[in-house]
Order: sequence, then structure tokens, then C-alpha cells
Amino acid sequence: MTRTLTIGAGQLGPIARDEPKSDVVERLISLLEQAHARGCVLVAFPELCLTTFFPRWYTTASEEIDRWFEREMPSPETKPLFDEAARLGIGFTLGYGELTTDDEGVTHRYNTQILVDSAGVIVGRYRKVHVPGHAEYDPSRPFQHAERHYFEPGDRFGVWRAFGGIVGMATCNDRRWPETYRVMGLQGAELILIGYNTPLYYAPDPQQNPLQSFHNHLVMQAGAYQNGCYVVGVAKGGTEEGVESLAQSAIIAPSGQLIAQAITTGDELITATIDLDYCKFYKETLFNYDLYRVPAAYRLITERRGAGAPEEMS
Ligand code: ING
Repeated sequence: MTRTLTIGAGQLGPIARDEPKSDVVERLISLLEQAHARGCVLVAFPELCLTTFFPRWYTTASEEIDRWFEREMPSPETKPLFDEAARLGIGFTLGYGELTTDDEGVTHRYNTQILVDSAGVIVGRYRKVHVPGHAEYDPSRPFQHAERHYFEPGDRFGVWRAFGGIVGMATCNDRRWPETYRVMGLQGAELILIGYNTPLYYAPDPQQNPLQSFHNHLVMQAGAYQNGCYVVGVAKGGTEEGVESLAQSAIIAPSGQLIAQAITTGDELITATIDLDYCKFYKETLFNYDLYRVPAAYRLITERRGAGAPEEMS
């Protein structure tokens, strides 16, 4: 028995600061239509894919900030995307800034990604857990990466039964942390969809700049292999408002092999026909969690946030 499906990664090139969300939605719809022509049932779009990557600037002006966020989803600008996706029978993930008010009337802002099924219904929502960068203005940087100013962190990694399998989501910096994949793997994840915006210049340690592409594929290939699942990484790349950002979108098999990868830094659809049953070749052998894992030995992973003193070795 095989559970094959054709999936796509809809990579975006730069989005200008003043580019209307409706124009970006037209770009997303164009990628959806290409995906339909190639038989896709699911397309992953990047992190914060309705606007330019606004955390590169620091502002406290709430009306300036709110323009980057969506209070409802689908929003008026994104409804055409939902409608066209449903008409074509294609599901998708979409990264955007979520602005929401809780029961006490407190406003919260998250770096959010949703999973939409082939009927245009939102079946899953994920709020980025690992929020990188900084919370205060940092004058030492050539550009800001103030995600910790704009977003609160999410507190869980979910998976959803969709597209004939178990689908998980993560966002950008999450892909660098092994816990991300393992928590979803422990829920049976067979396909993990990850949008990202990654500047090539890393201010805290520019030595890493030439390694950005290597690190990007390294962590996603490792996450896929060590958890026997497919991983899709989809970029908003190219030079956006003067900041060079990594593209290199990729579709990765449970073996860790690259199945497809983008070759441009612009809007580009990459696709692959995958078999979700292939996951078992890793989940039921090398990475048979239930047989080989020793949770008691991993206690420190949940007890400690930062590194601490060595435990007394008995
Ligand atoms: N971006 C980055 C990421 O983890 C970053 C943070 C920037 C890492 C530059 C390395 C270099 O890919 C987001 N949006 O998490």
C-alpha cells in the first residue's frame, strides 16, 4: 500500500516594504496555478509571506506595526487565495503575522503559520516557538532582527491528520533545534512544512555567513532523517529591502536526501511526488522510538533551559 501525494514548495523572492498584500496574493496564486498544473495537492508558502520581513526594522509605533499583521484569516486580501486554492482543490500552508486579542482584551502578536486543506478550510495553526533575534533596538547591527520585539512565542508543536497522513509545521529558526522535529515525530509526523526568512548576514557571528546555505540544509536533512519524515523548507529569499536573504528551498526525504531544491532566489515552485509510507523504512528500523529511546536518560532536556553544571557522574 502506498500513500503518494505530489507536494510543492512555493518559494517567494523579495517583497518590497510598500508592496500591497493583494499584489503578493497574486504571486501566491500564480504559484498555486503552477502547482495545479503539476498535480500538487499541497503547497507550502514561506514564513511571514504577505509582507516584507518587517523585523529588520525596529519601531514602537503601533499603527506602523499593526499594518504588518492580520486580525482575521482569511483576511480580505487573502480571501482570493483561499478561494482559488479551494477551486483548484489544493491545500497550502501560509506564514503571516497574527494579531489576536484574548478574553481579557489583551493583544498578542505571533509569527504564525496555518495549514489549509484542499477545501480551503484552516485545519491547523502553529505559532513559532523559537523566536530568534532581539527585543530591544540594537544599534550595532546593519539591520535589525527584532522578532523578540514583535512576536510572543508559541508553546507547542502540533501535528494534524491531513492529506492522508500526519502533517506538522514549524517556522524558520525552529528548524535549527532538534527538539522541534522530535516532538512532532513523537506524534507520528510524516511531513513537516517549514517556512523561513534567513538573512545571509548573521550579526552575532559573521563567520557563519558563508555557511548559511550549508546550515539550512544540514538541519532539515538531519531533522528528516532522525525522525523518519519528509521535510519541506520554503524560503522568502533574494535581496529584500537591501538585505540579502537565503533561498535554497528544498524538499527532503526521510532518508535525509534532497529530492528537490530551488535554483533561483525568486518566486519559484519546486515539487515532488512523495510516498508517506516510505517513512516506515526509518520509523520502524533505526529510529523506532519505542524500541530504542531512553527517555530517563534525556531528563535534562526538559528540566534545563540553559546548560548547567555537569551532573555528578556516579
Ligand atoms: N531567521 C533566522 C533563522 O533562524 C537567523 C534567524 C538570521 C539565523 C540570520 C541565522 C542567520 O533562519 C528567522 N526568521 O528565524
